[in-house]
Amino acid sequence: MTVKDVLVPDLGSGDAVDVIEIAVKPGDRVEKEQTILVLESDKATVEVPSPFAGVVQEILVKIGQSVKQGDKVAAMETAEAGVPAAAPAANKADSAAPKSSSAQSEKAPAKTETPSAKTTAQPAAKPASGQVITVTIPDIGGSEGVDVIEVVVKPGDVLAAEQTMVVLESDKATMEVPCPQAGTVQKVLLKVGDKVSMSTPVLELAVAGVATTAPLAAAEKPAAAEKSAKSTPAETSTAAPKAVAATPAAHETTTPSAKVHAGPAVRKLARELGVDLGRVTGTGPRSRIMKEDVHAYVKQQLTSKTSVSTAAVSGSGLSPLPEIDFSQFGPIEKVELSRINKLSAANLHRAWVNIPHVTQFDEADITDLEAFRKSESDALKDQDVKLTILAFMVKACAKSLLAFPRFNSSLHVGGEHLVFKKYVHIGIAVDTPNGLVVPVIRDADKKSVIEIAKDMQALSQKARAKKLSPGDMQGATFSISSLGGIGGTAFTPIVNWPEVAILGVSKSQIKPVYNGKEFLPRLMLPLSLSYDHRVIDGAEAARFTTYLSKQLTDIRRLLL
Ligand code: CAO
Repeated sequence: MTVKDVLVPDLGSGDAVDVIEIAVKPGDRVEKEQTILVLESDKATVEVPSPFAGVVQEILVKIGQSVKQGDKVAAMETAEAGVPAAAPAANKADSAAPKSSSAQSEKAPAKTETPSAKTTAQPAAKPASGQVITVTIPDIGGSEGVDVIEVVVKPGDVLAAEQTMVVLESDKATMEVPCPQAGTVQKVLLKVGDKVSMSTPVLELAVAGVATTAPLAAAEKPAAAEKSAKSTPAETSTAAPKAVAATPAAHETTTPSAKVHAGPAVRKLARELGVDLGRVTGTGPRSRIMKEDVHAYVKQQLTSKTSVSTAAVSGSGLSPLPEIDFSQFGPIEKVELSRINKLSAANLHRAWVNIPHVTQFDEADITDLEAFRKSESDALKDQDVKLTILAFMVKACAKSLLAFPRFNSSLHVGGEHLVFKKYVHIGIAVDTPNGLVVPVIRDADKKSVIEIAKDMQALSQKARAKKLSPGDMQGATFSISSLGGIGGTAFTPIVNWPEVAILGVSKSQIKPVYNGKEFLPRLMLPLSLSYDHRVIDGAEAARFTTYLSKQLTDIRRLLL
C-alpha cells in the first residue's frame, strides 16, 4: 500500500478554477475513474476522476478554494502499482507529464474532455461584415460524439462575440461553446441530442461589425464586401471553446443556459426526471444546482399539484401559498365561508390576476346635486322612494357610457376584438351579511333617476333577503361600487370581468375649492375608476371621469 497525491489535471488553461463539490471523504473507498471532486469556472464544470482505486486518506482542498493544474487535492492509499503519472488524453498534458515512479505526485487523468483554450482560440480568419460564415465546434479535447444538450440560439438571434451558442455534455464535463464573433444567426445546423466532434457545423452566421481587411479570408475567398449576405459564399469559422479559460466577456452572457449552473450528473438526473433546470434554485456555490435541489424541486412540484387541485383559485403559474397552522401562535376558530364568499373570492382573484388594472382618481363637485336631492327627497319618501346619490351616479354613468362606448365593451378572450354592447346595464355592488353580490339595473340609460332609485331599492332589498335570482345578477356592462355611505377617501375596485371598467365611489366631503377669486365650501365626491388597460388607455379614462364629473356637477346635463 502506498499513499499517492491526486493532482488537478490539465484543464486546458493555466487559470485557477473553483472547487465546487467534493464527492468523497476520508475513509471512502473509491474506484478508479470515480469522481472525487468537481471544479467550475465561469463556463465549464469538470468532474475530476480518481486516477486509481484506493482509500481516501485526506482531502487537501476546501469548497470554494481556487486551484490550478498540478495542485494537490487529495491523498489516497492505493495498492495499484505502476499507475501512469499522467492521463493520456485530453490535451497536451500527457506528453508533458513526467512519469513518477515514486508515486508521490500522481497526476489524475485529464479525462475531462474539457475544451482546451490553448487550441483554436480565434477563428481562422476575420471575415468581412455581412459575410455568412459557418461556425463549427472547436477542439474539445479530442472528444468525439459529444452530446448537444442545449441549443440556446435560433435563426434571427443577434449574437455578441463570446455569446454561448450550444451546451455540450460528455460523461464528465459540461461545456458551453461560444460564438467566436458577433453576428446574426442565419441557420442553426444542429439540435439537442446530436453528437458532435471538432469541426461539426453549428450555425451559419451573418457576421456583424466593421468590414475587415483580414487577409486570410480575402485570400481564401473572393472579397465579400460588395456582395449581399445571401450571395456571399459561406466561410468557416471555428468557435473558441469556453473552457476553464473563460474570457471576461463571457461573464456578461445572459442566455438561458448561462444561468444554469449544474454538473453533468445533475443534468443527467434532471433529464431522467424531466426537470427543467432553469426552474430549479441552486443552493450550491455560485447558485450551482445540486442533486438535492433537483429532488427538492420534484418534491415541491408534487406537493403543490395536490394543493392547487384543492384550492379555490385557478393556477396562475405562481407557487401556491403554504398552509399555516395558526394554532401554534394562539387560540383560533375556523368559520366556513359562505357560497357567495367562495364564488366572489374565485371571481375577484381571476379578474385581479388576468386583467392589468389601472385606477384613475377624480372628484366631482356635487354641491348642487345634493341640494336638489334633499329638496326632492321628502316628497319622494311619501311614495316610498329613497332618492340617493347613487341613483344619480347610475344615471350619470349610463350617459358617460353612451359617450364613451369603449367603457361599455368587452375584450374577446383571444384578445382579437372588442364587443361593443348596444345596451347599458349597470351592476351595483351590494354588501350583504352573506357577502358581496352585484345585481344589475337594466337599461339604465333609458330610465329616469327615480326609476333607477326604485330599481336599486328593490334589488338591494332582494339581495339582503337572499332572494336575488341568477338573472338579476347577469349581463352588466359596467359596475359601481359605492362605499360612500360608510367612509373612505378613495379605493381601487377590481374590474368585474367581462366588463372593462368599474367606478368606486367614496364618501363626499365639504372641501375648500378655489374659484379663481376665493375659496368656497363645496361638497366633493371622490371617484375611483378602475379599468382594463388592455382596452382603455389612461387619457381615455381621464376624459371619462372628467365627463362624468361634469354630469354630476350640473345634473341638468343629464337631461341633454
Ligand atoms: N358620500 C356621502 N354619503 C353618502 C354617499 C357618499 N358617496 N353615498 C351614500 N351616502 C349616504 C346616503 O345618503 C345615506 O345617508 P342617509 O341615510 O342620511 O340618507 C347613507 O350614506 C347610506 O346610504 P345607503 O347605503 O343606504 O344607500 P346608497 O344608495 O348609498 O347605497 C348600496 C346602496 C346598496 C350600494 C349600499 O347599501 C351598499 O351595500 N354599499 C356597499 C357596497 C360595497 O360593499 N362595495 C364594495 C365592493 S368591493 O368589496
